Amino acid sequence: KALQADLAGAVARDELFLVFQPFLDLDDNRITGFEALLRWQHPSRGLVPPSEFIPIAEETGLIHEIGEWVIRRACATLAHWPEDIRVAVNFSAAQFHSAGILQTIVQALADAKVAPHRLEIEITESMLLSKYGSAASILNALLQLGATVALDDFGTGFSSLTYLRKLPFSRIKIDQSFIRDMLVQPDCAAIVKSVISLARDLQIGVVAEGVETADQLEYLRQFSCDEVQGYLIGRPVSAVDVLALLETRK
Ligand code: G
Ligand code: G
Ligand code: MN
Ligand code: NA
Repeated sequence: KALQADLAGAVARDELFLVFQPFLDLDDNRITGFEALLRWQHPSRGLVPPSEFIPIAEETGLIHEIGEWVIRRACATLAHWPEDIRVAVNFSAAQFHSAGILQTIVQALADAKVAPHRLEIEITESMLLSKYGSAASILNALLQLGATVALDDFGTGFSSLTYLRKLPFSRIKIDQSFIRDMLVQPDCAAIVKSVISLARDLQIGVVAEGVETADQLEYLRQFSCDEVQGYLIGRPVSAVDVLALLETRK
């Protein structure tokens, strides 16, 4: 309850900030973009993880205000990065299905003067389940606008092949649980391998999440995974450190 009251003023008090975790392309070893991850610096409790405050934001409806702040901040930050770098933003279900979301995105892109194709929205399978029809029209509208949409945490929900066939995803993100167990559980490796080849055949990009070891990376290279993300490649860093990171990799 106390946390809920504090969260209501967190945007106004400027206590929220974004950190950015890189995507690495395995073909050319280039950083192609960053996922924006939200953080809350609470004045007395310190850093509150999103797993604690996102559910509160969703229950209270604060997610709309917070989500808009995230989109605007991510786009404004992206404006300072090279043209060939993208930013990915996580969406909550309520945000994805809210009436004004397209306008919010269009406005944020215009205000920051960044090209729409550099913004990727991450949604999860569960967001498609109950409102499939409206999800499909939102996805198509986003695509028309020029933004792209990734299916996050793939494999943990319904993993419906119908979704992949009928909805215009630009990318699948294989959930980190599969990557974590890939080298110890042959069935996990089989799933990862299959999802990568399915994505390739459907001409959808594929990202492996949660890559922590060189052995996992080697496996993913063998499977011809497009992109990887995880602590091995880079932990989430501040916007300032993003520019330094890109500079050192030139
Ligand atoms: O950053 P971390 O790995 O701790 O994120 C934990 C969870 O919080 C992940 O599921 C992530 O998708 C979610 N998350 C992080 N930032 C945002 C955000 O800006 N909006 C929403 N809706 N979820 C986020
Ligand atoms: O649900 P989503 O995929 O958006 O969640 C991303 C979360 O995963 C963030 O909280 C991020 O900090 C975390 N994460 C990113 N890379 C790794 C990793 O290599 N290992 C682990 N354990 N967590 C990671
Ligand atoms: Mn994500
Ligand atoms: Na994910």
